[in-house]
Amino acid sequence: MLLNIARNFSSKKFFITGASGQIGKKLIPYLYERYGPNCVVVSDVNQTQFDVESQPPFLPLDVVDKEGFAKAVEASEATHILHLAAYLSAKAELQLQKSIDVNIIGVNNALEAARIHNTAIYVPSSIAVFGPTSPRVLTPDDCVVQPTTAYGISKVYMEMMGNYYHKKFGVNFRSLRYPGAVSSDPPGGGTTDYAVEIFFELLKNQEYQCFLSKGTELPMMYIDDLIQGTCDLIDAPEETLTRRVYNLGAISFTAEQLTSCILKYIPGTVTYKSDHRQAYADSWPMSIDDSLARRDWNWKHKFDIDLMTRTMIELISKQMH
Ligand code: AKB
Repeated sequence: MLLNIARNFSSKKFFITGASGQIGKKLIPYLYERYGPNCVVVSDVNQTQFDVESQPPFLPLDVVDKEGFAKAVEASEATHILHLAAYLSAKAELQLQKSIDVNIIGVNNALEAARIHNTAIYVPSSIAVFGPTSPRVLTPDDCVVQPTTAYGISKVYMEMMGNYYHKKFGVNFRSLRYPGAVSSDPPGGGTTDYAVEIFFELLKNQEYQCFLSKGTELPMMYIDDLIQGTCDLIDAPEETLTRRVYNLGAISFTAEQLTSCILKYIPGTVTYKSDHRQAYADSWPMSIDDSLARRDWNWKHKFDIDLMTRTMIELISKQMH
């Protein structure tokens, strides 16, 4: 990812959990670009390859292992924990107990490791914290949060515990509520995954059956924006922040609007057949009010739906050849 950023070779060093997921894959090369060499130690339950010149140091870690977590953070000499490990919405419903372990116990262990080893900690949150009783259009940062998915509940828990650790122990906890992330690395187990699958399937087979209805509108974001926003929040001077958790918005589109945009550039047919994921999508916002992030630390997105679509087609076509 080539971004026009002010280089910030600093003393930051990141210990990343769940590093081989959709976010980690793109975040790691970006961290090297932004913070310089030796800035990353990665972990995951399974070792993986990253798209960087030399592979970052790897420590195997199952985030439910409290002692292992604390030891790994100590060994990494990190200044920041980026706790990315999580079961996303659809997978969490299918593997409920395992998701509670990873999404709740894992968060407890991450916050404890940050407290004990005096590191900052960033944990992604999600639009899934909102539920059917939250406003669905331009959903504000502060409103009723009564999510109906196990994943959403675990993210509300994470936000509240993060705030608690900040207040009680002074832990530098920060978090962003991500919309659906669109990237050329396949996600796993989310409801917004359709917006990635559609590109792979249309480019490979010229057809795609979407598991959400065509009118389903959700907040979405191209991965480069998401990663830039994440690092901008991590780097934001403490005095600019008025809260620990921010909404992060960019674009919103329906499945049908995405289809029309893609079909301007490549041929194919898309049909729609809702499955169990429709209910999760219907409980989430259609658009997000992120004015506080824009005001406090100057958040700006760059990718509109058209630029995102052209970029995705180009990247996935390259991968396929
Ligand atoms: C999911 O679909 O579960 C995630 C999310 C909205 O956090 N992409």
